[in-house]
Amino acid sequence: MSFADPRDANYIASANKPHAAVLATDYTALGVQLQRRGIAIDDITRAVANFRVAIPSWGVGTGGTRFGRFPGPGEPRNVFEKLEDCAVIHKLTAATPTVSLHLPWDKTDDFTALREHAAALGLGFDAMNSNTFQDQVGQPLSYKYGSLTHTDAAVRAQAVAHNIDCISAGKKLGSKALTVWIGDGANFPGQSHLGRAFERYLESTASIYKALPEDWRMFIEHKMYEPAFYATVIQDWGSSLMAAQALGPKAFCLVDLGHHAPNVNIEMIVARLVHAQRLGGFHFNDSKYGDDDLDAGSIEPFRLFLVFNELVEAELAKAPNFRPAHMLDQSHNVTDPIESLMTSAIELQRAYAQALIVERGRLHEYRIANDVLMAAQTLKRGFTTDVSPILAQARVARGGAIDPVAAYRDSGYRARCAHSRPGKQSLGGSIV
Ligand code: RM4
Ligand code: MN
Ligand code: MN
Repeated sequence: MSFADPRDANYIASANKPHAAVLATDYTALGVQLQRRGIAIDDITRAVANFRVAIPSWGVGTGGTRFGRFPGPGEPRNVFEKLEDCAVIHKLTAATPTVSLHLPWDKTDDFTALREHAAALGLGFDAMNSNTFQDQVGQPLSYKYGSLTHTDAAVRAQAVAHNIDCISAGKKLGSKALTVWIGDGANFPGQSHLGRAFERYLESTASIYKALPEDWRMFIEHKMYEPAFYATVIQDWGSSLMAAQALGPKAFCLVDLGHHAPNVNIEMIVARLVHAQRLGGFHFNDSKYGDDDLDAGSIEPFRLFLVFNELVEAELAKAPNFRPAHMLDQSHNVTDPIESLMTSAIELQRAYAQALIVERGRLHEYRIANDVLMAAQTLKRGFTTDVSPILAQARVARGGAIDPVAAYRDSGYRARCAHSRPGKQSLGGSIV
């Protein structure tokens, strides 16, 4: 096996060479096809090339389930090494220039050095994520019975202080947002007062909100259940929206695709949050049953397309306050995390491109005329068109790889990490 640096521009260029002629042929053919629909392929390619999604730092390690974790070779052992892997993903896909950190998982004594390390790798930082759903070694008070909504004011204060620490770290890193997801809730009816728990949430988050710098946003992430299996305090977009509206203009709702009941119409939620001017962003992933954290687009690509269809509608309508942060939030249990994250970033671009090529003028007319069948067909035509050549061309335009997974595998990066990163063998169950 050869050893090359997959982040090296010359390496990527040489990896692209054998694919260039086929791509040119396919791109031209797709261009002709789209031209018949009145769509200029280069406009779509340009838009796709400008699409960005943040990598979750916790996604580059092998994940796990409650039943176990099967570590892969050469996992990153600290946040500096996580960034190295994120740089591989970005250089090959040209789509992921930022990383979303999770504290205290990514704790370091020197966030300024971390920022420099990231900049040297061509990376910046997206939203900071706080963690009050686990206890840490040496932590004075436990979150076993809740954090921001705990009945004990001292526990709430500790959780608030942690979130403010996340903001301070984020300021040093150049981040502009804080994502708050809490596991608070009840496992049994009677365990908690449903109304008062929400009131405590509003009070605690108001203290965090006060510490937000002027140009920051706060993302409130809802999730239907787990670890609270009976009632979760911020269980749905209704609770999230109420909280965002109560907090103020810098508070927004974050939609994690896996945090809903099966079959819930997520694109409808997106449309409502756009209307309310409170759509803050996404944690993209896919799921079959619950918060499965599978690779984006791997289970329900049509749903992903429909979400992007709403985003394109909002973009075209110049919806006010519409600036959603795109982030992945996945757990990779049986694949190489770098390969999964590259593939997922590309699947988001695919859904975006499919949504962009929908013939919106015709769609509008069919809707007005109540031609249901043709409206449905027109929308679906975007989804059924193979936009792969556009995605590859968009990557090439930005120095990325035509075939990122092949280029990554051929570089021998993982095998090299297996040698240079010995020693991380944490087994057992865990969420990440
Ligand atoms: C949660 C939620 C959060 C993520 C944690 C690890 O289910 O999705 O966004 O930070 O998992
Ligand atoms: Mn999430
Ligand atoms: Mn989740």
